[in-house]
Amino acid sequence: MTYKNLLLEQPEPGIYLLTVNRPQALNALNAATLAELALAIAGIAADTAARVLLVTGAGDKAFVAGADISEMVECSADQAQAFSEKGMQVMHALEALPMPVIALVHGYALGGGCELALACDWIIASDRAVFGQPEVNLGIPPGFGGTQRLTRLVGRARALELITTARQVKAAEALAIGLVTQVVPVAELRDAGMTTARTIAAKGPDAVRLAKQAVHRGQDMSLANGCAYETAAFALAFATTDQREGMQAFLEKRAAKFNGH
Ligand code: DAK
Repeated sequence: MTYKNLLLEQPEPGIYLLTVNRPQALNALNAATLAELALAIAGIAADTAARVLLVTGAGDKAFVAGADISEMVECSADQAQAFSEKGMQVMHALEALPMPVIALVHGYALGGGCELALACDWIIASDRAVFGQPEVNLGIPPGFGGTQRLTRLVGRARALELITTARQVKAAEALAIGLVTQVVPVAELRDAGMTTARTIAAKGPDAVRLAKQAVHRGQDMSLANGCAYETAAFALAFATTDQREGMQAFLEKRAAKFNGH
């Protein structure tokens, strides 16, 4: 499938690279791009051989500079509701993918762009990355999950400070507040993403999937319920041949050959 506003590649087996490709508008998310993102994410979700998804933006300036302001300027409240719902669905679908999803942010990740990165499981940033929720500058609050996901990641006080002032955060601060997990020179960003993706792709796929599920589901549960969920996930892994293979390989002092079953 070819897209107008996206590039979807598989640089190596099991590793997808999804690039938002509207560099002339700093990869701003218009309705057409959101629709394509929904399709691409559904396709990746259906690929049982997919192990990791990397998400990035085209060009050297921006990951994604937000929702497309030129499309929103004349929106009625009803249209805004529909646009927000579409964006929310895309963010939920991305977050719900069974494999780890990593945002590679080399430049601006603002508004809906910051929210897209936040819907990924974690963010690797370049030293030129800039994050922010500047919506209040435009007279609107965040609309693609920023009030929720940023708060869960950096805490209520920090999220409210960033959202209500629209202050931009550079890579070093983003690392210090836990918004990103790693900062690398811009020329090394893709390699850093691929290195992490390869590491994950070599692990037991069911174990990775079950771990992701338990972390995500557990966030909305009490500790006791989250631990009960983890127990069930742990037990499920013992119904796979990969569990036998992983443990047998350890005992035989060889590398495991996982087959995803
Ligand atoms: N939308 C549309 N076009 C954009 C854009 C955006 N968000 N950001 C940049 N562009 C376009 C610029 O208009 C310009 O186009 P031309 O003039 O060349 O045609 C081109 O990209 C290059 O941008 P600049 O010339 O401005 O580049 P600079 O290097 O000077 O500045 C910048 C880069 C990132 C600082 C600047 O472009 C900027 O401030 N951009 C806007 C950032 C922003 O405010 N982002 C948040 C957007 S609001 C909702 C759900 C969700 C949302 C809203 C509502 N519902 C409830 C309905 C989400 C909202 C947002 O994300």
